[in-house]
Amino acid sequence: MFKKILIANRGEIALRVIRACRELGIQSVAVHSTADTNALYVRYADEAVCIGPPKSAQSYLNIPAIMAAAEISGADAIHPGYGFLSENAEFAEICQQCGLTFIGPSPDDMKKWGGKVPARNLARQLGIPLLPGTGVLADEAEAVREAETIGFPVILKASAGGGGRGMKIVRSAQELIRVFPQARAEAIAGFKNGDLYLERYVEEPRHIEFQVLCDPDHDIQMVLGERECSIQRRHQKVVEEAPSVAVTPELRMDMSRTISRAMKDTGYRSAGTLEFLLDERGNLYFMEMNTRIQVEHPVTELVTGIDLVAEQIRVAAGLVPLFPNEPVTPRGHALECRINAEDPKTFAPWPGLITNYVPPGGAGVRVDGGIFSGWRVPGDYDSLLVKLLTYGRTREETIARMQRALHEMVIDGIRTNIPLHQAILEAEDFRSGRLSTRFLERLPYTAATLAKG
Ligand code: MV4
Repeated sequence: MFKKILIANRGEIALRVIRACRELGIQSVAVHSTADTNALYVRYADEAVCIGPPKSAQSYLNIPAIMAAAEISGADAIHPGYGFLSENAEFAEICQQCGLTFIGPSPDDMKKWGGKVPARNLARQLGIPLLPGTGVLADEAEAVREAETIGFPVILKASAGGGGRGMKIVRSAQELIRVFPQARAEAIAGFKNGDLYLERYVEEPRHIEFQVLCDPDHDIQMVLGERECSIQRRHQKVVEEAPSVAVTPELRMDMSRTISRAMKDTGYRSAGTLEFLLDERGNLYFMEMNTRIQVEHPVTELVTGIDLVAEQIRVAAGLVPLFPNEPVTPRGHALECRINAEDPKTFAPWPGLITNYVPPGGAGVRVDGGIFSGWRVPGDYDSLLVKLLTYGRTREETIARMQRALHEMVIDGIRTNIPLHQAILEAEDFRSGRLSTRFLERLPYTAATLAKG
């Protein structure tokens, strides 16, 4: 097992990894910018190294500074968390070259799944269901020919895009000819890569993702069920849950077998997530694979009892995994509300001093986050403060616990989106499980203030 892990991240996920390290008897090294000197994760780690000024490019994305911190602290592995360098194959390669284990997939696997068109081709070869679509398009003439075969509406996507950026819904050939050059220019400007492709457009899908945990050395390709993440705003998830009310046991088992076989065939190692759209007819279509631990991983931990971060570390260390090699049936229900430092109506980020913080507690409540009374939330990073999770035997019990936990939670001094969460949990469509990616724009609470995105 590793002796010392450096966490190349900040905030709640750094804390999450440090907690796993302590339970596993592994020393932890926090790295932090000058904006995070007093952060809780820095205190909880065994050692801490300041790696630069607040700007991410000079600290949490600063590879030389992070490698220097690993060198001086004598770490033998690096956990990248999510965001920042977590999907940077070059960083994973540099770790390898420096004799450090990157806790994640191989650089090759990160590259294989990194581009959307290559990922689609790989998924097709592996028998993972896809929407009708194209490879990289040469020009608008080819795009129009292909779109007429697929049938309108179609969606034009950038192969190098992500998080919903660089997508255009197109409803006619005329519109396609008009937006194609625009989309290409935006892709080059935004992602330094102008590759575009088309897919059939699904009007009101659900976002469903499947968690995997794989160890090819021990021939393990475990699928830990799905998470429903349809409640999003501008491609930022707001509430997640497991299991999804829209996934039947048959669909779950079927997709788990397909994914397990696919992971075996590619030899994937570590934790990962395959994102799908679910249409009204109950068909799942692959969108992309995330080759990292995700923000919402705890909902899966709650319904499976598996510590995903600890297992990720064990797999990276070459140890025999502590989990069975078969599709897991979720037990009970879990919800996660992302509590953000933002204005609850306008969504404007709201950094500042937390004058008083009282976390909720009681049965079935988990709080993952690094805030405390007296902590000044920096304005330099994303607005996620804490993840509030509840667990219960049924969805109803889990919702009631979340409402109770939101009621107990006190965060004074800054604005948070707790009122938004309360409105979501009260909404009839939420309670009856009628979810889609357009849920929030339809919610009366947000409809008036939500910018289109
Ligand atoms: C789509 C789609 C409808 N049809 N693709 C947005 C993020 C990216 N991962 C994929 N996205 C979408 N792709 C087809 N063919 C609708 C979306 C989409 C979406 C997907 C998941 C969660 C929220 C979303 C919000 C708007 C659009």
